[in-house]
Amino acid sequence: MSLTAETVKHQALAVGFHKVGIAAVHPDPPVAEQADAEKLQRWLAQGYQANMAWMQDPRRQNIRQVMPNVRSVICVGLNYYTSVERPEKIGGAKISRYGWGRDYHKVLTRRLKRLVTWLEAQGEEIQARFYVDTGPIQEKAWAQRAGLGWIGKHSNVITRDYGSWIFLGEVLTNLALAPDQPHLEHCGTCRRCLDACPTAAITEPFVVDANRCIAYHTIENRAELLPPELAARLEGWVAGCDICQDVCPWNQRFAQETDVVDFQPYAWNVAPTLTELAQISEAERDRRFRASALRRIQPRMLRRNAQANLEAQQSKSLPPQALRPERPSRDQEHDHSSQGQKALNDIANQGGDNDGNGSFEGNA
Ligand code: B12
Ligand code: SF4
Ligand code: SF4
Repeated sequence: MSLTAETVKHQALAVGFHKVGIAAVHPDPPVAEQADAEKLQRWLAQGYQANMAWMQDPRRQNIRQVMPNVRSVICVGLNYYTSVERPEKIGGAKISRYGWGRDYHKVLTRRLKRLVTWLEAQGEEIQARFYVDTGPIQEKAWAQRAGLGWIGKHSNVITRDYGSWIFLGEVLTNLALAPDQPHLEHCGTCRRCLDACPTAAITEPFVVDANRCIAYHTIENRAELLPPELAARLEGWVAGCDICQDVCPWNQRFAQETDVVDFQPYAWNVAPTLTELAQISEAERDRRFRASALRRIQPRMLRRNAQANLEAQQSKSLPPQALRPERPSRDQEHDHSSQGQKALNDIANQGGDNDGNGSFEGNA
């Protein structure tokens, strides 16, 4: 096996990825990997996975159970940022950037297949398999270990080249390749994402409670109705939420237009109205969201999300941007007896109702 890490990385860039790095997998998990598994265990013990029961798959805590002879993880990133801006308009429905263009699973899969086909052609003994949100892998932790970027306090991986607007994928292989250095964390004393989250879903730096997260409820929660306290704070979001990434100074500084044509938004996805989405039919959803990651959101969920926003706006008779609750002071934020915190604790206790897992593990 004379293939070098440099050759593999060169090929990953040649098939169209923007970032690539390699992490070694040792026979026994080293301390840093064990620590990440423990963080995941703590997250699960707190019930932060809400109804995403598939997050409990024990293989997620040890990559050797996914592929017993894995020696390296080749981590890749694909920039999906476009310079299109979401218009702030009353009655507008907000769709997060990850869902604007072609389904990222499809876009990354095509590139990952090419990389794996090439890799396996380099030697009969070489084995490889790929994932993009499709297996029980701690994708962000491996990406940080492979040097792609760091996990920010909003819990997404931030790169110095593209901010956090990248999708992650990985190739697991039995090839022992020279690893990269893990990326250092660069959030410093910043707390913008924690302060901006309208539902206090980032319970502490680096930890997101899905029970409180708008992205979870709009994409994954399949219950007939959204928890009322969450519904009151949707701020126009109907599919995912970009608030914690929009406010991040690294995104404001390093976001760059992607060269992936597939990620250019389908025109209708950037600024639909709540009223049209509140009554969207199955046929119309199929027509408008063809080849979109948003197909995970059933038409009835889209209608529910839009309707919840309309009701929240009507009950306040205020434009959506005026609905953000007043920010508590730093001290109050940690005072769990405060009114806002109590309301949000209620959301957390209520949880969501997700009755299943589609063909992908998660969609975001
Ligand atoms: C479950 C899931 C969700 C859930 C839960 C989110 C979450 N933060 O865990 C929900 C539905 C809410 C969600 C939302 C989104 N998601 Co999502 N999601 C996933 C999924 C399937 C698993 C993530 C996971 O393992 N969570 C469990 C927690 C414990 O893991 P973790 O956050 O990695 O934990 C690490 C750190 O946070 C830290 N940590 C944890 N606890 C503690 C405690 C302390 C004290 C410290 C210091 C550190 C620390 O260490 C842990 C291990 O390194 C991944 C795909 C995958 N297979 O990995 C995509 C993924 C993370 N999602 C993605 C995206 C794009 C999103 C959204 C931006 C979509 C949107 N616009 O709405 C939002 C972002 C919301 C947010 N702020 O996190 C991308 C992120 C790409 C990137 N640049 O990082 C991924 C990687 C999919 C992909 N293949 O590209 N998602
Ligand atoms: S995605 Fe939205 S709701 Fe979830 S943590 Fe980020 S800002 Fe909060
Ligand atoms: S907003 Fe600040 S704290 Fe949050 S991820 Fe970005 S740099 Fe880190």
